[in-house]
This record gives sequence, C-alpha cells and structure tokens, in this order.
Amino acid sequence: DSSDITEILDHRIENYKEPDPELFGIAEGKNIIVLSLESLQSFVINETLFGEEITPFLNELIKDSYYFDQFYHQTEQGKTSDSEFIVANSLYPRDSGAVFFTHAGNEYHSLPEILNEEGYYTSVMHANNKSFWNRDMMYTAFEYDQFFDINYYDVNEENSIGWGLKDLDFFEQSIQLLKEQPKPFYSKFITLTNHFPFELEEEDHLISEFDSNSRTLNRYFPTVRYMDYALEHFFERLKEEGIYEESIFIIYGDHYGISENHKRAMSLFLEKDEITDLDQLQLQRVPMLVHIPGHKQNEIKHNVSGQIDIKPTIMHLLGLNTKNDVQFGSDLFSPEREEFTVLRDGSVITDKAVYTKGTCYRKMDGLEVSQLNCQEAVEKGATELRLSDKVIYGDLLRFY
Ligand code: GP9
Ligand code: MN
Repeated sequence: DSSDITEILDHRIENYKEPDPELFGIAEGKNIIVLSLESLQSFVINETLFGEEITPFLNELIKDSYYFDQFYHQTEQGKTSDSEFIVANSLYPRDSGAVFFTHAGNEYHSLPEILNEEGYYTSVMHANNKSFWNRDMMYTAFEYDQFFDINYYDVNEENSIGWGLKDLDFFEQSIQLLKEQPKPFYSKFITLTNHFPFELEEEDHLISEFDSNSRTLNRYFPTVRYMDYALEHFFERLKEEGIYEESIFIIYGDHYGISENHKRAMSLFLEKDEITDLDQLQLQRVPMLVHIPGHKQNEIKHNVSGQIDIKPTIMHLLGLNTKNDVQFGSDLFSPEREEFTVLRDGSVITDKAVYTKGTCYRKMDGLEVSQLNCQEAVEKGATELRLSDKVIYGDLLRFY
C-alpha cells in the first residue's frame, strides 16, 4: 500500500550523493544523444585482434571523454529492454522474464518524462517493429514524445543484414529525423548489427574473424568493428550538420554479446588458461563514455559502477536535482560515490571484493577469501534489489 513508498523514500534519501559542483549543470540546454550499443563488451576496447584495433573510433573518442572502465551491465533475460528500463528509471529489471512485458502498465517517473517537463523533446530511434519487447507500450508509459521505429526507415534487402537495417544506414537515415526534431532533444539510438549471431557480409568486414572453435566469438569481432565504423560516420555527419557541438553524448554497451558457452574460445582470445567465475563476472563490464564537446576531458575513471547510475548522472549534468526522485543509482561523477555495484543475479562488486556464484574473492589478486569479506556488500545488494522489486511489483510510484 502507500505506506510502502515511505521505506523506499527513506532508502533514497540515505543513499543520495551530492553532485560534483564542477560538472553539475554543464550540459544545460544541450541536446542529449544516447547511444545504446548492441552487445558491446569492454574486453574489446583498446585491444587488437591479429594486430588490428577492434574499436579504433571508440578508442580515439575515449581519449577525449570520461571513460568508465569498471562499469557493468545489470540486465537479465530482458536484454536490450532491461538496459532501457534501467537507464530510464534507475530501477533494476526483473530477475527473470522482462519487465517491459510484465509491467508496462505501471506508473513511472522516467528520464524522458522528467526531461520533457524541462522542455526537452524526447525520442528513440531504432529500426525494428515497434512492438518488439513491447516497446510501444513501455515507451508510452515512459512518455517519450516519439518512437521512430522501422516505419520511419527505408529498409530493403540491400541495406539489411541479420536483424535488419545495417548500422551505417541506420545512422545515416537517422540524421534527417534528428534534424527535424525540436531542440533541445533527448534522443536514444539503439544499434542492431552487432547482434547474435553476428552476421555481416564479407564486403563489410573491416577486420578478420577470430580463429577459435567458437563461430560466435569469431564473428563478433567484424560486427563490433563495423559498429565502431558506423559510429565514426555518425559523428562525422553530426559535425557536418552542426549538431555535434550543441550536444552531449552518453554511450554504453547494452549487455553481453558472448555468453558463457564460449569460455574456451574466450580464454584463447584473452590468453588465459581458463575463464574462472571471477573472469566471467569481469566480462560483464560494458563500455561507458560521457563525451562533452568542447570540454577538457581525458580521464579513465575506475569507479565501480553500472547502468543504474546513468539516470542520476544525466540529470546532474543537466543541473537537475535528483534528491526527490526514486533512484537506486548514483551520479558517476559524485565525489561521495560508494564503490559498489550489484548485478541482477545478486553478484556484487566493490573496490575491495567481488562476490559471485557463492564465492567471495579479494579484488586485489582474485584470491578466494572468507565470505565475511563480502557479507556487507552482499546484504546491501540484496536490499537494493528487494526494494527496487517492491517499487515495480507494487507499482509504488503511483503513490508518489
Ligand atoms: C531488438 C534489439 C535487440 O529490437 O533491441 O534486442 P536484444 O535481443 O538485444 O534484447
Ligand atoms: Mn541488445
């Protein structure tokens, strides 16, 4: 009932973190361009395959961005839709199934809705059917102004592969849609080409496949490389159109692309004897960049963090107070941040310890240590997930 919201609000106040005064409001009035990069994991960043960079454009961009290298995805079976849910609400997704299907009728206080109240035009661009993942329903609940779905794109045999419109064509066609939007806008782009099973025509291969026993992992590299190339093109076009300078960019990987069924092949790529549970957990890191044109920024940040932290970060960059918003994350730039992240399966990561699959590891050297070293973080993680679930299952934002 409505008294349950009190417990949630108390928790929120307790965990609220003050923003960094230097960055608070830095993006005020700017467009916000969010790039949700399909299946992109951190292990390819600043790495090479047979001597070739896998993500040359992102590697360059990172040098002129805030890059978070200890940032985790927190998705479960809802995959891309889970990441969208987390980013929009700073709530955790469900432990099974997809909240986009089960709770699209809830009341939310989503990021697009908040930005809308601040005079922003809000949209999503994604060349898939609008009902996929029940997006049309959930986006209505999130109060997006517009969903540019497949019907807004010219999709044909020539410009498609695998799941649909190729990223390069997707970005190129999106430019026109973007230009026609009122400003300032908040627009999220969801890429598609780097999706399992990572299909790509030979002529679009800009890097070789890997040569392990996993076709999936082998093919992942050319599609990642292609996505990186499409992104480079998108940035060039934004610069040509004069949109780049008046925007800020939030760029992240939505979830893992390589499942744990490919551990042997992964160990070959990472040059490790085996992929342990701890390695597997560390593979859940996805890239996260904040890029602010014209701002001096070349910092790799090692904060233990996750997708849950994106909403408060964006709000603070825009100079919006987050104290009274029900959020489970905290601003990535806050000097008061705690080194803590919980994944949806209950795994937790701090600066000192990692807990996953029932084992506690010391962060420093990966040594298995007594559960006592993880207990506090594990309990905190369980509380976060329990309270977030309570908000969703009880539709508690109705009362706030
Ligand atoms: C589908 C795209 C991919 O529209 O977002 O979904 P995924 O399978 O990654 O959740
Ligand atoms: Mn996805």
